[in-house]
Amino acid sequence: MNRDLEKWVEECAAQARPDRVVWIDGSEAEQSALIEEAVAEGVFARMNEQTHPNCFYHRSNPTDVARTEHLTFICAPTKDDTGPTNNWMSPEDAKAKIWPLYKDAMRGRNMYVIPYVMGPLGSPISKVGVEITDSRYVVANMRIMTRIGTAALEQLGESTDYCKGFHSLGDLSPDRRFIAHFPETRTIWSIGSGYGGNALLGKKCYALRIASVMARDQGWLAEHMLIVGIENPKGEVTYIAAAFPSACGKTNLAMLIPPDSMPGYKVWTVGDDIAWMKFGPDGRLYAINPENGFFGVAPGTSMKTNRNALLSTQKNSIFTNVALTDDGQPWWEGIGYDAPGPLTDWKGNRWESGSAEKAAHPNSRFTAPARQCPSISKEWETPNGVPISAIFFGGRRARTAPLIYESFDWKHGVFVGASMASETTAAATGAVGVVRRDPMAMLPFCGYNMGDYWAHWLRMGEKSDKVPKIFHVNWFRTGADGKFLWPGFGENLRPIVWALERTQGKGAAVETPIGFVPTPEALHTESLDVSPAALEELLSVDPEDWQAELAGQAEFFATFGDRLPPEIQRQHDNLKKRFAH
Ligand code: GTP
Ligand code: SPV
Ligand code: MN
Repeated sequence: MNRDLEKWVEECAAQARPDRVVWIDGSEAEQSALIEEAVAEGVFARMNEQTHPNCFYHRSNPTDVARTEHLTFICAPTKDDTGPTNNWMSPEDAKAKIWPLYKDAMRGRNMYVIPYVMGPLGSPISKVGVEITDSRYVVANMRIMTRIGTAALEQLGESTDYCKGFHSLGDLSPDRRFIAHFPETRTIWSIGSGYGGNALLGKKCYALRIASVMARDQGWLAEHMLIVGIENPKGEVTYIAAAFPSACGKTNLAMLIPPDSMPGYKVWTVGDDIAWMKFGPDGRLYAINPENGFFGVAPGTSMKTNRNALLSTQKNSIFTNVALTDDGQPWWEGIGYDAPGPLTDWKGNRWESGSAEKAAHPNSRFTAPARQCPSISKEWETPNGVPISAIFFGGRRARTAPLIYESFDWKHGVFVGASMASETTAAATGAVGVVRRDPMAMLPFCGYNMGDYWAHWLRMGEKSDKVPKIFHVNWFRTGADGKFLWPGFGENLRPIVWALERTQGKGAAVETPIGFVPTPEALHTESLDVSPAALEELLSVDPEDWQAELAGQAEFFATFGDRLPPEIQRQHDNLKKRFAH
């Protein structure tokens, strides 16, 4: 037994006073019993055994269906350590304000202790965490999303090198909800929410917010990125990583199915949300997926847009806040077929086709084991990770950002990531569709001062002469009619292949002030259903739009004061100059 862990569990139990403390071993028997209890308490409903064997349905409290960024805190010693983009609370204030909320919070409930590993078991890059929770929904999700139980305890041994996550549903009131991170002690306190990113503490809280601080200190990267292998017709596989903000297309790109006009191409999924990346002895950047499953956005997922995701969810999966047919099947907007009859919507109300309300919450999600994905890479659990040849940043921009462009070099690429912006989505509470700066898609997930984070990215580029090339993409540009100009999904392989050609010194491009943009012909447009005019608009760099963009960047960068790396300022100034010429 690990004495440090035992002591911490005792301390939490003394505060929260659960009826029982249950150590999760990860066994099938334990899982079945837990599911039975969850069904009995109404947390889960069984789904259709024929179409969705061993799948469970969960409906959240309607006030608890997305990440709550305004209630998420970094509790570092000083405000400056967390920077202008994070909410800060001093560790002392957190102890005074949040710890008391755990008092007796688990009376009448079980306290589950979940040891888990982020990353392949035994990998030199993987890391142990322990989550304490009073939610059976959390246990069932953690079992899919991470490697839990005895294997994790064995990997930990007597070490004190693990992340402590203390989660309680509390009373689910947003007024008493906090997601607090203590990077110095690798501790997370989360209370008052049962929602994914707030409650599955291995994911955003550990693998990004805490891990980003560890990565800064230890010289690696913890990023909000998918990892995918692109196999060309010769059978060569090239790996890429891509950072898009929440609900901006990572899962979809990770599981892409090539268009018919690109025969011989195959896409192999390694990860869909988080990448931990380290330089290998050969100077290349290697990435692992610390997760074991997908917590994916349901709406918009259909056999046409993302067949691999749908097929991943047909057994052993959890569906949260989607709508349910009367025979226990999931349904959501954009699933690809009309509702087969009246449904029960995500709030538990009867719902009929044509209703003004959405049947599924826009941030409804599926939780599915990664190994069930038809496109899962045979390298997805390789202990040292896969070598990354190109990094993509991207966002949801109705205007301004072209379909794809290539940065001039690593430093410029870091600037492209640092200055990126995207329209907000339903993945977090608050307004949807508002453009905001979301550097490297890490705005809600960087556990320290974002200025220092950019400096860390710049330093990483000095460690090797084999750094990946950096690109920026935008699948979401719209035309005058407000419709997407680009068909997206499988068609996204066309610009990606252009990018891979660029890493080999091929692929035609024109130089613009923002970087290299492909010529339309270079985009593998065979059988592409996009008009030449639309393609031209997709690839255009409008100087007026970019003046507004420059102003937005300047305003944002100014909030960092002297923590803004001079190189980022220099890149911004150079961009401005290039537009002035
Ligand atoms: P998180 O799990 O929140 O981090 O999101 P994600 O980046 O994995 O986003 P995901 O792939 O789940 O996509 C979110 C939404 O965008 C879904 O509704 C998709 O159908 C839609 N989407 C993804 N790719 C495209 C695309 O190329 N074009 C368009 N128009 N929509 C897309
Ligand atoms: C995101 O919001 O980026 C997600 C879902 O991937 S959550 O786990 O809730 O953060
Ligand atoms: Mn995400």
